[in-house]
Amino acid sequence: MRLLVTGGAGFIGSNFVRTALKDAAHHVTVLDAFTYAGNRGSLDGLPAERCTVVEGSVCDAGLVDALVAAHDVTVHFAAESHNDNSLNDPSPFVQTNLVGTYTLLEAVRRHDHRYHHISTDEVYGDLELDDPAKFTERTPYNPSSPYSATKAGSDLLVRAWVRSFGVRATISNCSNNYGPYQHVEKFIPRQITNVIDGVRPRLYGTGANVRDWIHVEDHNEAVLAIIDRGTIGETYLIGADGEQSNRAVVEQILTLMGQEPSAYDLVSDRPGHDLRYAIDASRLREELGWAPRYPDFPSGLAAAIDWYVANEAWWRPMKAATENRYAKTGQ
Ligand code: NAD
Ligand code: TDX
Repeated sequence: MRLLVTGGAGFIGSNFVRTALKDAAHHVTVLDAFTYAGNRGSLDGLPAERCTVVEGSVCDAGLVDALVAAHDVTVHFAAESHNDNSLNDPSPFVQTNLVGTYTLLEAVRRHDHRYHHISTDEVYGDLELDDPAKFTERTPYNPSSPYSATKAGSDLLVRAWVRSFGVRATISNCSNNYGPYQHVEKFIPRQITNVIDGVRPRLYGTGANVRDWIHVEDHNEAVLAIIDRGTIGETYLIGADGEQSNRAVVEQILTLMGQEPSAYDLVSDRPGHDLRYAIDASRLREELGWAPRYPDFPSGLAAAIDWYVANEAWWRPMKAATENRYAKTGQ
């Protein structure tokens, strides 16, 4: 199978390429614009004869058309992905997440091509902390931030292209990922690398907000299952029952790294900060037989800490610029 992977130099995309290439029958082309979030080092050591990297944007219609025509399946990871950045400047989010998805869908339509769309649980808005409910495939869309609004819009474009043009697409909405090669702007890598640098972790608001954590490999195994045996036109929610408050995550990081669990600072809250996300992945489990291989968050977190300790050469070049951006908002 010839796979076109957009955003394949980012966190989840690069892990996906690594997992997909374990199958010797897979050839991968990465299409990535190498924004601040794209990193060639995340693709080091992959078999060059089965992995090609193209630098370019998903908004480039000519390039996208030619690449789609030359592949069997496109998996669309490319996005502006960070909520805090979307609050400072929404413009690249509108371009890449909306115009980029539109550009891909038009190429997919012309070439009757199999397309899988990667999205997020944030399209559903948030849940109350004490609400027993979780998001399902039937939860109404209610995004809160410019990031989640553009992701919601991109999902709706896919649904419309399926219904109106018969495009062969599936969508997955996943909860918060963690694991190797995640940018240090994101919560878990930021706090781990802060502790390595002797800086206290920084919690927004009171730290009570809850995220539903899943290991990136479990997300990507689910994506491969959907491409292999998912029903065209359907949406699948991906999650591994990994709800944790941000405060609990920071306390675990501090303890695992030999610090006092209370050695963190509370900083100003994210505007519009979603309270809680939680995924009901019953459909994925029951219809496609998927189950997470890393269901134990504490041991997955310990492995992630080990990875950042061992791979300082990968993250060090981006750390200072990231913290300079946070310094501007006092976070
Ligand atoms: P990331 O920011 O680490 O990577 C994004 C990649 O896309 C980068 O390599 C970047 O260079 C590339 N890119 C950006 N604009 C581009 C453009 N115009 N053309 C081509 N490439 C471009 O993001 P991530 O965390 O790996 O997220 C990947 C996808 O998964 C996104 O669609 C995101 O919405 C979704 N998602 C992420 C999470 C999470 O927890 N990180 C959870 C659910 C869904
Ligand atoms: O320093 C911090 N302190 C803090 O308390 C940072 C960076 C974050 N936080 C909080 C905000 C969130 O409640 O931690 C939580 C996680 O923050 P992020 O890593 O920014 O993730 P989130 O906003 O939840 O979005 C992530 O999951 C869904 C991804 O970035 C999205 O791409 C994905 O769609």
